[in-house]
Order: sequence, then structure tokens, then C-alpha cells
Amino acid sequence: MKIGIVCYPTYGGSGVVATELGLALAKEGHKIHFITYSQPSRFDFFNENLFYHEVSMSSYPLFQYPPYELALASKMVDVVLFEKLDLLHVHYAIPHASAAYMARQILQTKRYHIPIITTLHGTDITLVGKDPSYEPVVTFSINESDGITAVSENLKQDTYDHFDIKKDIRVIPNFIDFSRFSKQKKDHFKKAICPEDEKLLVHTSNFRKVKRVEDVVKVFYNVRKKMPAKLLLVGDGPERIRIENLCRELGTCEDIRFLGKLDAVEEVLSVSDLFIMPSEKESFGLAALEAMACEVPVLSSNTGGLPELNVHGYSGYLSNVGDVDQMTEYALQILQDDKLPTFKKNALDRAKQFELSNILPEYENFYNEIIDLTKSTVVSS
Ligand code: GMT
Repeated sequence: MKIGIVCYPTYGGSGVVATELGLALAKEGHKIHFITYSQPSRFDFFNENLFYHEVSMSSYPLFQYPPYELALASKMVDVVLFEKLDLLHVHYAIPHASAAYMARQILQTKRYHIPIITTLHGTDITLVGKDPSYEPVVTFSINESDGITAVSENLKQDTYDHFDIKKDIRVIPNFIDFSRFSKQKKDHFKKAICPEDEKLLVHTSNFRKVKRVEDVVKVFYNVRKKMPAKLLLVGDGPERIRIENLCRELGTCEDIRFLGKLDAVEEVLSVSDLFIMPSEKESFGLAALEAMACEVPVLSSNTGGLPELNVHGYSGYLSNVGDVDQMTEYALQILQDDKLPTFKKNALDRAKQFELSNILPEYENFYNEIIDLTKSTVVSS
């Protein structure tokens, strides 16, 4: 197949899923055309089936807000026609689904019929999309997509609850590539961070409010009163300063390291004992899956799609959002020397359910279904 992939090429989860999916499809022999405003971060090697088309924006003094959606739709039209694409797969509804709708309408005037699949990732539905300033466009463009996928059952239900969606939504969860995410031997690294063999807790995120990083620090503060421990915070974002101040207030700075935006996050995960994801909302929790693949048990909130990933009492524990005392109790249970190896093994077992080779065919089958369905609709109309 010749597939156009549209996504945010940044560090966010939706961009990571879109890029990893494109790379895996290219390895399967499909021709993959990324249409984005900059090169996706993990797309840094040559593959004969991978192509990158940059959305270029011309500036004009009249535009206080440059119309990215129009430039993106125009680029989609150009690439679809020139490369003769079979399908456009857009990740994150805003503004990609409405730009794709516009591109499809333009292409129809040129007698070119291109099916569109929209994948809903989370905040496009749970936070941004339902804001009245976007809702009518989001509802319309989801309904106009030929195929819709969501990354968890919970996100599917949220979409039906918050928007008037008339179509079926297929659930295809996030996936993990074990060739990158698996436990590596990094004893020297562990020794440098935990010289006294302290337990190592870790959190990775984009430090937005929705991630509740303050709960990570509070849980760590409580755990450290009971056992020697260190905390690594990976990533960066708007909450970083507030979290640093909290560490100072609690007097925990000595035992907490802020590592910033690390590329090789799997190296840090490889030496960690517990991953904490206390999010307010989380449609799937890709970062937790990456941790589990590296044999790190997960202490998470029970919001959104997290219960579909983290199995309570098996791969980790789930708590109500903000229940720091309960989270602390669970963290201490997992970190017991006689229990930790079993939790680590279970985390890996659970991650295997989401192995790339299990999930990739789900996307390929869905692509074929939607292409066939669109062909039959075009023929009969
Ligand atoms: O909020 C983020 O972490 C980024 C966001 C995105 O859309 O880029 O991630 C969402 O998509 C990921 C990939 O499908 C999911 O694993 C995350 O759970 C989801 N984030 C939220 O729902 C908050």
C-alpha cells in the first residue's frame, strides 16, 4: 500500500505512535509518506520505502495566526496526487482530521478518491477537542473520516460520550517495539545513581498539569522515609519549575535528578525498579508500556485506559487519581525485595501482549477494510 501519515512530529505520544507505525509498515514493504511540518524525531535513518514531505508555510504580515491547516491540506492534495496514495492516516484529530477532510473534498473535484483514517490519541478528545472552540469541527471531521480508531476502549467510550459520533470506532492499542525497549545491562549507570543499592523510582512525561508530577514527588517523599530510594524525572514541560520548587520545599533535591528530554529513555528504564504514572487523564499510557517492556512495574492512577494496560496486583497497582497515601502503600509493597522480581517479570509479560508484531496486522487489516469499503461506495454512487 501507499500510505500518507500525518502527525505531530514532536516528542508527544501520538507522534511517537505514528512514526513507529510508519517505520514498521515501511519495513513490511509499504510505501510510507510522512506529511508533517518537520522531520519526525525517530525518523533518522534511510529506508527505501520511507518518504518525508515538509508542510511549508508562507508568511504574510496580515496573518496573526498563520493558517497551518490550509497549508497541510494543500500538501496532502499535492502528495496524494503525485504519489498516487491509497490511504491517508491522520493521528490526533486536531487539526489533522479536518485538514484531511478538506483535502479529500478537493481531490474529489479531481476525480481522485482517497480514504481517510483518523486515530484518536487522547487529549484531542478528553481535553482540547471537547472545548467549545473546537467541538463542532472535531465532531464533524471525525464523522467524515472513513475509518476511526482509538487507542483504548475507554477513549472510544469517552468519544461517544462527549461527541455526537455516528460511526463505529475500532480500538487498536498502542504497541511496543522490543528491539528498542527491553532491559539492557547498565550496571555502571545504576551504581552511579544508586551507590548504596537504593531503590530507583522513575517518571517520564512532558510535565503538563494532566500528568500530576507533584504526586510522583510526594509518593517518593513518603517512600524515602521508609527505605533508601532515588527518583529520576525524565522529560520537560510547563510544570518543571513548580516541581523543582516542591522538591526544595520537601528537602528531597539530593535524591531526585531531573534528566530533561532524554532520547535513550530505555537505558534509564533498564535500571529502574518502579515507574509512576499518576495522571489525571491518560487514554492509554505509552510511557508506562515502555517501562513495562524494560521490566519495570507500574504504579498508576486508574483513570482512562490505564486499567486496560496495567493489571492491578500483577504488573503493578492502580489507585484513584490524587490518592498519594494509597499510592505510597502500593509502592512500598512492590518494592519489597521478596516481591519485586515477580512484579518485574509480570510487567514484562503484560507488555508482551502489546508487542508490535501483534498490533501491526490490526492496522494493516483495518487499512484494507477501509480501502475496500471506500472502493465499493465510490463504485455504487
Ligand atoms: O499527553 C501526552 O502524553 C501526549 C499525547 C499525544 O497525543 O501526543 O499522548 C496521548 O497519546 C498517547 C499515544 O496514543 C497515549 O499513550 C497517551 O496516553 C495519550 N495521553 C493522554 O491521554 C494524556
